Amino acid sequence: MAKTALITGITGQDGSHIADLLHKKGYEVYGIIRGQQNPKKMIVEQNQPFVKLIEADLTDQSSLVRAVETSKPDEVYNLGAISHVGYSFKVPDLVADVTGKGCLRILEAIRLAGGEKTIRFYQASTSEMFGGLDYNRPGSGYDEDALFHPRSPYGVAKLYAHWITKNYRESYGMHASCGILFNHEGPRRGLEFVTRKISNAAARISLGKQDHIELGNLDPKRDWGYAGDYVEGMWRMLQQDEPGDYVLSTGETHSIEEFLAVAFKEVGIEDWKPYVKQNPAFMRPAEVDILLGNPSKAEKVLGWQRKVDFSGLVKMMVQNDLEIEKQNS
Ligand code: NDP
Ligand code: GDR
Repeated sequence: MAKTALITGITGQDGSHIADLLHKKGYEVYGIIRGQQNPKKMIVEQNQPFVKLIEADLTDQSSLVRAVETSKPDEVYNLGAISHVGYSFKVPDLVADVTGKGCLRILEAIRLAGGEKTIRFYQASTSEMFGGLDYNRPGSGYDEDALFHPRSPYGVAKLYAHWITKNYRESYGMHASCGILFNHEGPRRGLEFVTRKISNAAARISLGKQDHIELGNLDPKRDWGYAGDYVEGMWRMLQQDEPGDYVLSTGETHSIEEFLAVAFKEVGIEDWKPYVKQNPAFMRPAEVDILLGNPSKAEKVLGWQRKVDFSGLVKMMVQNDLEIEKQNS
């Protein structure tokens, strides 16, 4: 019989990718939509008409219970969060509530709806829990056993969500898994994140629609993969007999300057420096300098493998933005 999934964060990058993946696999797909007039609702309705939307909010316990009762899911993917690290310094209390306690509420909703023994649960944990500091950074990259040291209200909230998921697994025997995902990007990435901001600016600059881009710190390095590859890993985690925690990453790290170089080259600009201005407004009170993940466990146990490499990812994003910007001119 066809399975059913309930997704929080359906309007986000990962929500849209996993909805496509599950639909292709024959799932009935439900998604939580928040707000009395969410402008992204129309986008989901247009692009993914197979998704059944349920009005609920990660800060509202009873709405989540109703969402679980209505959808009767086999699998729940908790992708909803305030996910921008820089923004989390501006609204730390809200981030604790949505990104942290939101996870507790959906776990409780599963229990209150009587699904703790039957519903499989995925929590969107993050490499931001590691912090990228000298003392806790293994040369081979962070794995599932590495020490945590979050550096933002977002990272701290995600660490709570990570541990409450493990706690519910241990306390109630729930099939609850955490994917510790390193940065993953793509054409569906929000414009507020550095990769899409750069790919969009490179496209616009090459078309004469913009003359420069303002960025914060250019030194940080990230382990950047393609979102389409990563949702496959999420799904595989929930197909295992036993729940567990898995790192998904590429095992490579690249600086923002490298990202700029590949993106601008893709539009025919050899030297990106004249087009980039630094603006302290985009800097954070504490930075994560370098992230590198070790995906060995996921490769071995899940048979997961990322397909898109760094330059393939950057080029895919720039080409997508070129197409959009040409259509909009
Ligand atoms: P996005 O920022 O693109 O999407 C976040 C989603 O959360 C949106 O659908 C948003 O809905 C929803 N949301 C926000 N607040 C609430 C709320 N109060 N109630 C219900 N839903 C809410 O994130 P991504 O798709 O990139 O990431 C998915 C998840 O994975 C997030 O939890 C993120 O923190 C985590 N993650 C992401 C990584 C990445 O590199 N992309 C890496 C590791 C973890 P709305 O449209 O209404 O705002
Ligand atoms: P990150 O992604 O913080 O890693 O979190 P983001 O793209 O926001 O920042 C990456 C790095 O770029 C630096 N930076 C800028 N960032 C933004 N957004 N805008 C700028 O103008 C800019 N200039 C420099 C940042 O300081 C940072 O070092 C993402 C999110 O998807 C999280 O939800 C997820 O958990 C992690 O990835 C893994």
